[in-house]
Amino acid sequence: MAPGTRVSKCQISRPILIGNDAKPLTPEERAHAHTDHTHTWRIFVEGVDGEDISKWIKKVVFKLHDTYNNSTRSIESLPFEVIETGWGEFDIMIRIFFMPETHEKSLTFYHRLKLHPYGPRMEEEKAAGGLVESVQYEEIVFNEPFEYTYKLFSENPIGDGHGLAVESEPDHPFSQQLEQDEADKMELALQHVKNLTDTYKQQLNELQSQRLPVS
Ligand code: SLL
Repeated sequence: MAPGTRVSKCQISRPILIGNDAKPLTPEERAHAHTDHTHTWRIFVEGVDGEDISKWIKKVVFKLHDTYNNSTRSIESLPFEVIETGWGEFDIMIRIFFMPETHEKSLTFYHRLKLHPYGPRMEEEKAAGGLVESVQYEEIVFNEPFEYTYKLFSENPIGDGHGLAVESEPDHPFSQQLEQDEADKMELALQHVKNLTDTYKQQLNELQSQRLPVS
């Protein structure tokens, strides 16, 4: 399929979470694990607020430390995660591939696998039995996305918006659409304010009519 045209002066951004959690193996687990492994951990790429990122992410490749067997792990469906055990912390290279129809290039991130309590939450994590969490918030940005990507994200909004931003350009079909969306939202907000004002006016009238005349 041809990539189609790019939507000029447009930017799409989507938040994702990249991180790991880890906890020490129990003596029982250690007995069954690889001799020198001390922790179990999970590295993941997730949507924010439970967003189904598999609508636009085709696969995530996690490149682990060379001490691991098959250190390149390709995950092609949800959850995009790798669960392992080990003894050491290291940098994991994470490559995110988008749906081929989008024709968007893959993106690479790095995450330092954390096994030991650290930083400001160290005491909290120690108290929680050494349960460690290290999560980074990333914003994936598509500059001048292909039309397919644009449609995909406008049809799958998250939170209070679709993360689309288009530079105002009156004859641009997408900016016209966005302007219309904005105008519709303003209209709704105005109506809401008008309704509230009417309710308060009515309440005020009722209160005033109940008030006894001052003698
Ligand atoms: C370190 N630079 O020295 C790091 C390397 C490697 C971690 C950490 C076990 C792999 C396996 C494992 O935890 N490797 O035995 O499969 O701290």
